[in-house]
Amino acid sequence: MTSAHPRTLPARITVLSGGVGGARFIQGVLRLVETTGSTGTEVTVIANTGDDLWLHGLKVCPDLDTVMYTLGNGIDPERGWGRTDETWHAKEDLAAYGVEPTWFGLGDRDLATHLVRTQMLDAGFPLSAVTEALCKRWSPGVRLLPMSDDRIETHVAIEDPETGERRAVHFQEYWIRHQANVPAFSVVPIGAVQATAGPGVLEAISETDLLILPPSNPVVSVGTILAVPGIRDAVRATPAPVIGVSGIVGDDHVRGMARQLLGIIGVEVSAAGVAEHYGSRSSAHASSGILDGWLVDTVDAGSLARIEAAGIRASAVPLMMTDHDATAAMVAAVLDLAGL
Ligand code: FO1
Repeated sequence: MTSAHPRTLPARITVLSGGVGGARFIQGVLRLVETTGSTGTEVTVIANTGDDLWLHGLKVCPDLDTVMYTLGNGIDPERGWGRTDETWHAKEDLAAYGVEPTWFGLGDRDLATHLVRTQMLDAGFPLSAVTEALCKRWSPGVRLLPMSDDRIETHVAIEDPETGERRAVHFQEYWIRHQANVPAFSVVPIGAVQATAGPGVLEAISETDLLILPPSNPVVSVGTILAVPGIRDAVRATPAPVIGVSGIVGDDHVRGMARQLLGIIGVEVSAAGVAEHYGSRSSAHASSGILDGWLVDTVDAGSLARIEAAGIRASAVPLMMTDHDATAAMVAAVLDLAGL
């Protein structure tokens, strides 16, 4: 059972999301909508586009696609990204031609998404319109908004393992080619400063009843969304409660590479460390903080007092998204913390 007592969810819920972790969390939001019969609830997802890259002349949007495929039941559940029943013939033949990069997992079915998206971008449609069009096929059950229609790409300054020299690589090269296993010195969302928030994004933050930061990567997913001009201010100003869910359990990430990325920016790899990094929204505690509440796993219950001392309400519940009902129970705990 997902919630101890019957409840109706608020009419509008907005989630700032990266890829795999965020998408899994949103599945729990939709499950709770379903099990509580909250038919009037609308979920809006503001997705990170800093993972995006141009590959073989095609625009690839990993986090938008991961949310769209996951909620549209097209995702490969083991990988957590890319399509079910995928084949890799185009990738293999590109490699046979010696075309780089060969390290990126470009699937044949996934390729269709990139071809449609690139054709629409070339025809002058903004990324938000392209995403809306692609979602017509997938029916994700949420409104999926790119954080911006402008090009933003996260780059990481690394020490090249072969040459020892320092250079900037695209986040995907850092994550996929180097498995986040090389010395890294900074993470920069290239283009964020000049970008504007995408259509509907600021409204989805200021006009919602609940804003959730799921257990997405606090640096390259949620952090990149917050780097888009106006978004952090909108989060600080929204009348809705802002509740986050820790992706760090014990002293490590559950999945992905949050430990490595938090290390690069010098944030303690702990549930409390990330909460303090996001900061309290109450001006008495932090000047640019964004959180009202923070959910930690039961193993981190010892850090509740520290988080509360930072001006952030906190509670400890099981945070393993083992299935949709487990995740829905986490969402119910978010609502409890929000007082909804
Ligand atoms: N993640 C990997 O670890 N290896 C890959 O080859 C890979 C390919 C890929 C292709 C399309 C796509 O939408 C996502 C893909 N991802 C891959 C995940 C991607 O790196 C995401 O940016 C991360 O999951 C972080 O959100």
